[in-house]
Amino acid sequence: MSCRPCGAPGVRQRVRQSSRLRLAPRPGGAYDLLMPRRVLEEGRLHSAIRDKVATYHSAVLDEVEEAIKTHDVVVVGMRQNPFPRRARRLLERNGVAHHYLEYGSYFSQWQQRLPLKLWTGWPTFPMIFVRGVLIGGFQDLERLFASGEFSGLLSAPRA
Ligand SMILES: N[C@@H](CCC(=O)N[C@@H](CS)C(=O)NCC(=O)O)C(=O)O
Repeated sequence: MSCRPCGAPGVRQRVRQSSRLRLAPRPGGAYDLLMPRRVLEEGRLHSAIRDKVATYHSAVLDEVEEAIKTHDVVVVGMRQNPFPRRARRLLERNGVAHHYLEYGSYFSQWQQRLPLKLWTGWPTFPMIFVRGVLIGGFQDLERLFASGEFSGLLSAPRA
């Protein structure tokens, strides 16, 4: 259905028109927007591996979710990788307080980092969250400061 006053396509139409927007139906006719990247449907998981998929190192996700609820800016990083360091320095230079979580190094804890990548769809570290929104990594943060958009995100309602 389209929007009567402006003729813009409704959500269902937009979904049909865009291969990127995917919706999951909720009871009562509402829809949840799904990840923009492809995710294997649950029906295509063998029942024997469902639990592993559901719980693989999920304590890490709990920890990150908790941090995101408590802190406006959260940087999730790893040792040795220079990008988390650069991101933290950039935040400090701009007077932005942040909470830092670190999972291993190039030589350790890849299992702890993997669920973060699967959850966010973001392939590298750091992962930077501003008021609950993943803004990307160091270079994405740099762009947000350069464009002046960062301060707006910091005062936006929490996602
Ligand atoms: N464009 C990204 C680059 C970050 C990046 O490439 N990180 C790599 C290391 S240099 C990484 O996270 N590697 C570790 C891994 O994949 O687990 C940014 O600015 O944050």
